[in-house]
Amino acid sequence: MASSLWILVVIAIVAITLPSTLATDFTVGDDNGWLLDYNYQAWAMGKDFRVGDRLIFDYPQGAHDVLIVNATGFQQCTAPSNVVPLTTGHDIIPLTAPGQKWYICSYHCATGNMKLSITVLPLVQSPVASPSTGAVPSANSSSAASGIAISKYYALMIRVLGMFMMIFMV
Ligand SMILES: *[C@@H]1O[C@H](CO)[C@@H](O)[C@H](O)[C@H]1NC(C)=O
Ligand SMILES: *[C@@H]1O[C@H](CO)[C@@H](O)[C@H](O)[C@H]1NC(C)=O
Ligand SMILES: [Cu+2]
Repeated sequence: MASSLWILVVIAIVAITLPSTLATDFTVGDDNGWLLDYNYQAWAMGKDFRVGDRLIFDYPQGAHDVLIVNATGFQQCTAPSNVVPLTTGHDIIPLTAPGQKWYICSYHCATGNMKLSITVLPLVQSPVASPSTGAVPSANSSSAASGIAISKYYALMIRVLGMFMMIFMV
């Protein structure tokens, strides 16, 4: 049963390495970082923000900050007094839930256009329902039954498993 041992080893390696390779870290503004008079909406446009990804705000500590606000706060450049600003200069914000998200600098939201709004997309749907996960074996599986939301990680795991099944069942 050497071959099944190999399969287990490969699956273990894949399971260990995949989570870190699939979640994306987005440095806001890329190399420019979080600064005055940059078009963050243009930066965000076309990017695929997913649950599990992270936003990283880089700036000289003390020069700016990051506040997580709601739509009203974004439009009016205000934040409720209980919002704790992020101030490290390398603020990492995990995207934990889908939906619209808003971030502002409390100093320069209005005067320096330091505001970012993104849409975080939900977890990938079940692999059979998702057009982005091509080569899944066609037989119905329990995970494909009802469009259960599963992460990119599990979607890829299922693809990898499917590939192995096809290879070893020939
Ligand atoms: C949104 O933020 C504003 C302050 O910026 C606050 O007054 C309002 O209650 C918030 N709305 C919700 C739905 O939390
Ligand atoms: C597969 O699932 C679809 C609905 O999800 C169902 O209509 C179809 O009959 C199923 N096929 C098999 C072989 O179970
Ligand atoms: Cu600022």
